[in-house]
Amino acid sequence: MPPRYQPFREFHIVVLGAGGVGKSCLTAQFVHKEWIESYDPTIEDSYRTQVSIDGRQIILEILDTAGTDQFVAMRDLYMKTGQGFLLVFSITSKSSLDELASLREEIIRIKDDETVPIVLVGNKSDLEDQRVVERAKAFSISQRWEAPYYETSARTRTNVDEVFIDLCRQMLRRDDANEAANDDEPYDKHESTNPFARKSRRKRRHREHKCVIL
Ligand SMILES: Nc1nc2c(ncn2[C@@H]2O[C@H](COP(=O)(O)OP(=O)(O)OP(=O)(O)O)[C@@H](O)[C@H]2O)c(=O)[nH]1
Ligand SMILES: [Mg+2]
Repeated sequence: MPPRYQPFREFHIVVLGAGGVGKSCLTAQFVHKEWIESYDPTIEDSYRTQVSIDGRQIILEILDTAGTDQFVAMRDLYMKTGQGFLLVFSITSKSSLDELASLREEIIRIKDDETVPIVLVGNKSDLEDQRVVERAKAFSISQRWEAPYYETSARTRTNVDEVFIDLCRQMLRRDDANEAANDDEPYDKHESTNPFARKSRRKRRHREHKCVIL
């Protein structure tokens, strides 16, 4: 049998937030389903994984960033490359939530786009007795940002898949919308009146889709 080729999407996710909020633990739980008890501050790690969402195959490149003292130039670069962002704080630290506002503004400035896919994540929900960020407060911020809010626990693996899947769905919707918009745009003034030219343009674009052997 010939090898099966399937069209797939590749998305870049960036995990951002203050040091120690659980970015690496969330990523490790999502990618490897493993819990890391020890704290080893990240410099920068990236993971490649494949998921199937609503029947569509997606390759995810996940960048787990350093919480503190990052080079601004490095941040600019991955904000440009990123297509979806997990903004993570810990429900046990008010300042970790406060830090996210400026990160979000930076993302919007660098991408020059207010509708970039974002999920606000309140991690360490298993530490309810140490909670200092009210759920309602985080939720109202997320509403202002027009981003969904999830409370997660990397320790108990609560809502870990859900945040990544939500972000993927946002990125897929956006991709589909862009594609539909491109379909409506005439390639040039001759194409708009020449159905054969329109057909050939579609073919060209489809060829640009990458294929992998899955
Ligand atoms: N109780 C609890 N502890 C957590 C949770 N997530 C992470 N931790 C702990 O918090 C500490 C920091 O977790 P990391 O995932 O390394 O934090 P980080 O955000 O990647 O930190 P930096 O790499 O320094 O930016 C570790 O000791 C984890 O075990 C959680 O959901 N619940
Ligand atoms: Mg880390």
